[in-house]
Amino acid sequence: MMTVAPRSTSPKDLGRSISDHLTYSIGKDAAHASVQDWRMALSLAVRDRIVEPWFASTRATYGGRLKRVHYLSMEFLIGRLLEDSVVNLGLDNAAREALRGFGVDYDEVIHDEPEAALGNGGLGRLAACYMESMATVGCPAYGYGLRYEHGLFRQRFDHGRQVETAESWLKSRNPWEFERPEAAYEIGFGGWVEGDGPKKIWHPAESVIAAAYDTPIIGWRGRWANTLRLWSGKPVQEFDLARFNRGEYVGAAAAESLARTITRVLYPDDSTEAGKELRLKQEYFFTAASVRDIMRRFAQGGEPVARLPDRVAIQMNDTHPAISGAELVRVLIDDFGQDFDDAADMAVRVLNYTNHTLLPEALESWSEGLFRKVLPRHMDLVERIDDHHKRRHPSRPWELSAIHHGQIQMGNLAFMQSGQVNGVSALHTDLMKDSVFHDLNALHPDRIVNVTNGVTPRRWLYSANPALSGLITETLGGTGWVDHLDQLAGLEPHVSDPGWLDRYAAAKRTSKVALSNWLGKTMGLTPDPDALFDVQIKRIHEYKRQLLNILETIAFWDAIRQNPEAAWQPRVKIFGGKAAPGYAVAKEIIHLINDVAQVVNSDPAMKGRLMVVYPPNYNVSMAVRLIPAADLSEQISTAGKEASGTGNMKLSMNGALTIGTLDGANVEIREHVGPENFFLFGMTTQQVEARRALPDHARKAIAGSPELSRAISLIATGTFGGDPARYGRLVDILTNWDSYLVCSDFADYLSTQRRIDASFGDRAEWNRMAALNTARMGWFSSDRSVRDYMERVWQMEGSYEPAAK
Ligand code: DL6
Repeated sequence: MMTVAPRSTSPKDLGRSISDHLTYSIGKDAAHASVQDWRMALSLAVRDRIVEPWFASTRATYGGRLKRVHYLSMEFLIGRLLEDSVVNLGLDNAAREALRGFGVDYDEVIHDEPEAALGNGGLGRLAACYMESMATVGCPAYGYGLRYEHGLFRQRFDHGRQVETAESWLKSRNPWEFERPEAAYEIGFGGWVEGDGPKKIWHPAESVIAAAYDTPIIGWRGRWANTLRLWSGKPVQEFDLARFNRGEYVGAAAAESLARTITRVLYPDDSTEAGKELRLKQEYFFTAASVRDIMRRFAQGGEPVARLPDRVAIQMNDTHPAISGAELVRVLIDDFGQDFDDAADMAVRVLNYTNHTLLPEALESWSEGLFRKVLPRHMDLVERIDDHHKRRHPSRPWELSAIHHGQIQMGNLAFMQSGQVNGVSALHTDLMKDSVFHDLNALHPDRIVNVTNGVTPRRWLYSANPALSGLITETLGGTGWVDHLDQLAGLEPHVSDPGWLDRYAAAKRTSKVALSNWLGKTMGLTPDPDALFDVQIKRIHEYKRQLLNILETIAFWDAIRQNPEAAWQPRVKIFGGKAAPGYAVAKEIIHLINDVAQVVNSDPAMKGRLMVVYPPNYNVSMAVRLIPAADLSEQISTAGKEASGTGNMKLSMNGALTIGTLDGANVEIREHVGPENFFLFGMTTQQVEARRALPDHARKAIAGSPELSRAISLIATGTFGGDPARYGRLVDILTNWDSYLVCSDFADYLSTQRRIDASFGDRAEWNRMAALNTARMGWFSSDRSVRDYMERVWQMEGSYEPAAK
């Protein structure tokens, strides 16, 4: 692989670039520059240093006719890019020093960057980690997604209730992106289809231009860079002057309004028909533009279409981009002259699909009526693809149809059109085979493979946790571990050295002090850094069971109140996470946590014993603050519900011990760190199924646990918030339904928490267990996941190791 000498990385040269950009790109002089001006200048100076490796990577891909991955995802939760780029180019010290020379604080500049929150949670953050890892391991790739004007909403609490407001990350200029006016495609919707033969003519009723914006993503040590191409909606016609002149002011701007709506917000509320239609249009918009872009690039190579699978792999990140299958077939027929069967067979050799959830309510389906209305040509193609699959597999049972009871099952469609289908943890992949894809797996026994998720150690350990990464680098004699995370195993011999372990504990304390100071500044709550920091950070969802955690918090508070002078292990319960705006129960859980926090934190008997903290607007940057400071990681979903989790990996890598169920990647984390260094509790997937079938399982569990029964009655009598009716629905769900088995797992959870108190009391032993977590988590690097994809899914193993620098 070719590499190119990057532009100078000395503080002096970097300082000159910053100053030039401040003057000539931003138009400010140093005396009057704001933090934002300095951030823009630094970002542009850093971007300059990405461009050469970016061009070199593209040249190497074309020159070597390398196969390229195209990662299609509705979400890329990249967060802030400046620090990642600085770190990966090895410019951290130079940037600090250069800015210091101007009297500017580097950390302030880094924190000024708005978050690119182009995702909701795990799926989108995973896509961002994979983009960084693909660049690090030198895997030629394009990421394709949507350039939402408003990413994930900003959360604030009003009297404990979640309130959402729009987040405008593009308010100030985005220094990372390059607009590509030459890469634009007209994407149609609705209308009618003409022609009886395989080649049909689609006359869309309306259309929008997909305009490309490219962000280079640089890998570790700047050896390789890939492109994240995000599509933005632009009107086909800026403004209809004739209509305006006729007095039709709204109509004159109709095309512009549709175009802006398409990429205005991430995941519009789909509880209304209008919302659903917009969502379907978004999905088609970005996949159609991406497929056309991929095929245009392939056509430029002048190779016969038979070579397509040697050059192109398309990864569908969940089913949101699943229409790309029909679109690819359409392009192969219309533009490459293939007949339908050849096109459908070819698509399977190019497409792959990752499933991220087994929750029935999250499995996508579209009504045939809506689909036909928005995408008439593709409806016809989906029917033919389904029929083609049936013809290839005559034994196929009828329920396996992609179209079922008037609904298009996007999971089935994606499966039929994919060469490989993967789950995201070993357990999840097994469950996929046993449940949603049981019959399709029987027809295609080699199609489902597992690729356990991973996280990028550059962001989640190296830059998030400078205290710990400094110790690791010193102990291992260099930074080789940053892109060979299995080298963390080299820490293991040091774990028995009390002096080293003290340093490990000191690094954790540094992060806890920093978090405590930040919480003091932002929330007026300054937890004691010597207390146990117990962290649950993730989307708020019934299956993730924040309710179990807060019930245990109530029970703990109640126990302390009854016997304040007993030897309690001080604990700080930290929650972070947003609820979907339309998810009423999740929003009630947020309200309850805040009400409990209010009562606990104002109770003088809790001083030095228990604190509950819920900083609003949990996002990637907040995760970077919380994760290094955690002692305990709450991974307590109902077994069988969490596909993998990735927060569990970040926390364990940073030396938090896990309290967790046998769910998702917890199972593999426990195997790697050792069962003795993991606090397991709760029912298994099979036990959950059996328990759920028992009548009155919740009431029986409540009757069997005095602590649970009392916690629920404290809620029901208005102890938290003052109004007994406020949590009537939550109490009803817990006692009468409890689909997520909170009550049945409560007693085991509570006693495991008390076991944890005892363990934390023996600090030397706790630190040893924490250090073993760090030492044994190397396998969970997203570099390993990407290599697994290259080998098992994209068939591109071999010659991709980036050259050493
Ligand atoms: O695979 C990434 C991430 C998993 O770690 C989580 O366990 C899973 O809940 C999440 N799934 C989604 C929902 N996807 N859909 N549709 O975000 O994916």
